[in-house]
This record gives sequence, C-alpha cells and structure tokens, in this order.
Amino acid sequence: MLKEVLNDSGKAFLLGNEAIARGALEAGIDVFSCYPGTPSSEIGDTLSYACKKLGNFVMEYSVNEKVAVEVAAAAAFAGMKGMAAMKHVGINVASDALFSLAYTGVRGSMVVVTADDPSMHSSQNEQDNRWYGVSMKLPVIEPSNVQEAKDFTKFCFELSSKYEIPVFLRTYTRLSHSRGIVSLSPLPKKKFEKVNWVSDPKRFVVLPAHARKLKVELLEKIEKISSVFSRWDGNWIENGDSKFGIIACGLSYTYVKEACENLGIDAKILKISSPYPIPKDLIFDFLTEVEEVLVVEEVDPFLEMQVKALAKEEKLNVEIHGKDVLPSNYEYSISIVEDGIAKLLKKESVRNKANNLANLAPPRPPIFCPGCPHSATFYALRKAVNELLNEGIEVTFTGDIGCYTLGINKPFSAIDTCICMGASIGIGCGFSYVLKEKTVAIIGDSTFFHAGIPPLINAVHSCRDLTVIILDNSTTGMTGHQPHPGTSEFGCGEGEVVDLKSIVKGCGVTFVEEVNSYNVDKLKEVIKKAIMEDSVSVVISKQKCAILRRREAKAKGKKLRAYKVNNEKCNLCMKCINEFCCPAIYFDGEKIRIDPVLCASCGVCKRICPEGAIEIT
Ligand SMILES: Cc1ncc(C[n+]2csc(CCOP(=O)(O)OP(=O)(O)O)c2C)c(N)n1
Repeated sequence: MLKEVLNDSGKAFLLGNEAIARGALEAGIDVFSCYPGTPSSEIGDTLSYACKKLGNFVMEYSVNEKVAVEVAAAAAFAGMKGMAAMKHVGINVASDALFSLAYTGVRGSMVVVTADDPSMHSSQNEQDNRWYGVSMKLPVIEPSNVQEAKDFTKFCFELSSKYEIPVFLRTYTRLSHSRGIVSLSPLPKKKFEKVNWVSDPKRFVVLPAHARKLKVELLEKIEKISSVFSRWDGNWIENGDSKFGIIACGLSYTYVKEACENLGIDAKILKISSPYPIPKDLIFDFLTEVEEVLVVEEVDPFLEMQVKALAKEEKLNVEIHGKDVLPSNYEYSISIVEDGIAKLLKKESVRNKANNLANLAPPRPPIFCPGCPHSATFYALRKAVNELLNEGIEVTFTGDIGCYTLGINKPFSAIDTCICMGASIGIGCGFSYVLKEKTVAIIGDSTFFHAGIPPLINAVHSCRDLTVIILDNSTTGMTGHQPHPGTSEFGCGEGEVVDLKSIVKGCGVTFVEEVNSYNVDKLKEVIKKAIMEDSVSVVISKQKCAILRRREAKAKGKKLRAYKVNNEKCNLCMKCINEFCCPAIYFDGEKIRIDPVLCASCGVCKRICPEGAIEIT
C-alpha cells in the first residue's frame, strides 16, 4: 500500500513498483526522474508521494525519457544518487544519452529502471531490454519477486557507486503489478543538500579522444563486474539429485520451482539475477555438474545464447536447450514451463488448469470512458471527414499512443497508423509526400510535449500539407493521470504551465485554433476548415479528462447532474448510440436510457440529438 512504503521498518504489503520505490528510498536517493508508461508508472507515482511527504530528495515527471535519464545522470555526475524509471520503449528514447553515459560513468550512483512488458499487456512491442545491457555494456539486474525488487534496487545503487557505472534494473509487468510482503530496512536519516561541481572534462566530455580511453575503461569495469556476479548472493545454485539442470532468470525461476514440484523432478537449478554480464565462473561450475541443461527465460534466448557461447568456449560436453522447447513470445506460466520441461524429459505434463479457466472470462475490449472528451473529438472528426468525403475529399489518419488510440474503433474508425510516441506527425509528414488523400495526425497533449514538437517543426519547415489535432485533456491519461508540462504540477510541487498554443505558434504554424471538445458542432467546422488548408494546420481540442472532472467535482462536494432521455420526444433514431457510442447510453429493448451513475454530464448527447430529446436532470 502506498502509505506502507514510508513505514519505518517491519513488513509491508507492496506492489512490485512500490517495492522498487522503497528500495530507492532505503538507498538514500537524491534525484528521481521518470516519464510514465505501463508497467513502470507506479514507481514515479510512489516517489512523487514520498517526495512530498519526506522532502529529503527531489523528483520530477520529465518531458520524456531521454530528459529523465539526463536529469538523473546529472545528479550522479555530481556525486549524488540518481534514478530514472521508464517502460521498455522509453529506453529507446533515452538510449542516445545512455550509450554515452556508459562511457562517462558516474561519480555517485545511477540506476535506470526498465519495465518490460512480455505479452504486450499495454505496449506496442515486446522488446527484451536485456540486449541494451550488452550493447551499452551496462550491468542488468533482474528480480524475480517483490522482496527482491526492493533489495536489488538497493544493490543496484551499491554496485553503481562501487564501479562508477549506471546499472539497469529490469522489471516486467507481472512483477511490477503483483503484490507481496516485503521486509523493510530503516529509511536513512538524510537531507537534500546541493554540492559544488568538480570539473573533469576528460571524463564528462565525450570527445572522440576522450571516448576512446573511456571505452577501454568500460570494458575493464564490465569484466570485473562479471566476476563479482559469480560471488553475489543474488545468483545461486540449488543442488538437485540429477544430471539435469535448469538455468532460470526473473519470474521464470518461480515457475521452474513449481513446475519441477508438479512433475516430481529434482533438477539442479541455477538462479540468475544478473543476466548481464553473466556470472561466468558460476555458470561454468554449474555446467560441469550436469549433462543436459534447459535455460528458462521469457521472450528472447538472451541467457541461452550466452550460456551456449560459454560452453563452446570452454569446450564443455553439455547439451543446452531453451527456445527449442519453450516459446520466444509472450509471458510464461507454470504450465508453459512445465510443458517445456516435460517435453525435454519425455514426461507427461500435469498441466495447471488455471490458464484454461482464464480463457473462460468474456473478452472486454477497452472503450472510451463516459464523458471522455476524446469521444467528442472523434465524433466531430468523423462528421467532418464524412462531409468532406461527400465533396470528394478523402482523408487518412495517422494516430499516436494514448487513450485516443481507441479512435481506431467503430464508429469513428479514425486511426490508420500507430507506431510510437510522436509518430502521428512524423508519419503524417511522410504521407503528405506520397498519398493523394489529405492527412490528419491525431496526438495527445502529453505525447505532443514528449515527441510531437520536432516533427511539427519538420512539417512546417518542409511545407507539408498536414492537419494536426492535439487532444488536450490536461493530463497523461492513459498511464494514470500524471502531470506534464501543460499542467501545473511536476511531481514534487507546483511548476510553470507551458502553453501548448504558444508552442505550436512558436513552431511556425499560422493556422492554430483551440476549441472546447464538447462543442462538437464548432469543432467539426474548425476541423473541416483546417483540413482544407494547404499547409500545416493545428486544431487543439481542449477539455479536461472526464475522470479528473468527476474527481474534482467530488472533492468540491459538487454532484454532476446526469442527463436523461425524454422518451416522448425520442424517435429511436439511434444516432446517440450508433454515432456517439457513450457507454452511459443504452437501448433497453424498448427505450433509449442513460445510466445516471455512469453519466459524466458532458452534455454532448444533448447537443447531437436531432429531436432535442435529451435533457439535464
Ligand atoms: C516511449 C514511450 N513512453 C511512454 C509510453 C507510455 N504511454 C503511452 S501513451 C502515453 C501518453 C498518453 O498521454 P496523452 O498523450 O496526453 O494522451 P491521453 O492518454 O491523456 O489521451 C504514454 C506515456 C510509450 N508508449 N512510449
């Protein structure tokens, strides 16, 4: 629980992400920065809470992951303790800084949390960020339970400080979002105090001449760390009674334990919590004691390849398996691991039935919330493009990542592409070169600040014919309502609000109009006008996220007044259901009704009803 994160000692029932935050607090963190993204977001939300309560460290929700890493790195350059957290794809954004940070190293300590998402519960891809460890030459630590999540975070700070190197802590959805009882250590009594900068350009200015020397030092550091990992108690061997061994990493370790029990086998197990650099000596010892080994790890054969390479290098006579009997995609489960082991040992798998029961749950695809301003924007957009289509003007939609990606669904069908944050405008620039249709790029406010500004400048500079609709709901909605530069908070206090419209104008856009999203008639007209422009046009569709409106009303003791249908006037044309699709409006078989509990009082249904049959209660 959030409050328990600040307990002085004893035990607490924590979410994996809360445990990571607690680990950072126990380590005495000075500066924390993040950009939200599932499954990492609660690390930032917990440290934002802790920062306001403790006041002995600083934190910010940065504009994007690259900036987050740079902010934390600056603290570590100055001899302090910095940590940055993000989802796996955030590391792609931050990677430019990270590759060179590996060279400079740090004076204090720096931990970078990468939250991977096997099975893509809430992500556009399933990239395995352990590879970043190899290519950047940065250590990767991977916990397998909530206690380890806390303890290993602390360990990452210690390792980073000792070897003056940034360290990755790799978590993943199933750990970040599960709860467990965690034994706490006391929080250090510390103050936050500024320090003086000690200049060392040979280290912190990566000119080629400096970088060449730093690269050699980096290789030496990583070699040393590999031997440290062979002695670290986060990696260990469990002796079994057979010549069959299993090497397991992360959550797979816990699956392996149960799968072996279910199958009644007593395998030797090597638990690896440092997938990079691998503890070579420990793995060597393990391989010499077995004849056949199965490497169990989610997603890529990352350890498997390294173990095979080591066995070949050392000319060991051992058969190594992994992805030949286990899948390279999606999360594992006890039954998947059990099947893999059984297949290899030619045993009958005693399948765990829980997974099959999960399949019985009815599918519940995500939908816009009642009163979501994005529904109103997509309603107006769909109306606008239908009217333009009648005039022979066709439109393509480039989408972006956020709640508004749901505009892909019927009846709006207004997302043709979605790749990564900011790509709506970048792909829109490209489409405007090659497509006959007009292009509309749809992007959220947080996403615009994160990655939308450079492509907008690009569009203006290269004279593109492109309409950009910025959906400004004054929050980073999809990840849990974190602040962004367009809002008044920055994580640890009140900040300066950066005006979206001024930025758009500052990028050189001359057609910029801001419209209340709920004013669907005006919005439709403005969108049509914007699309008909032959240059870059920007429409800012502005209205606070309905969940926040509801919360604010509640906090002020105000009750939102629900709308209702006057069934005398309603002629069952179904436009409110078929064209607007508000989850609060339904047809009960005879009449259209509005669920007063769900209604968020946006009033859009009243505006669009041709019969004037919707009234405020
Ligand atoms: C590089 C990267 N970082 C973070 C995320 C997680 N993420 C998905 S959408 C989004 C922002 C959503 O906010 P906004 O653009 O304001 O749209 P809203 O959800 O409020 O409609 C974030 C942070 C991501 N997909 N990629």
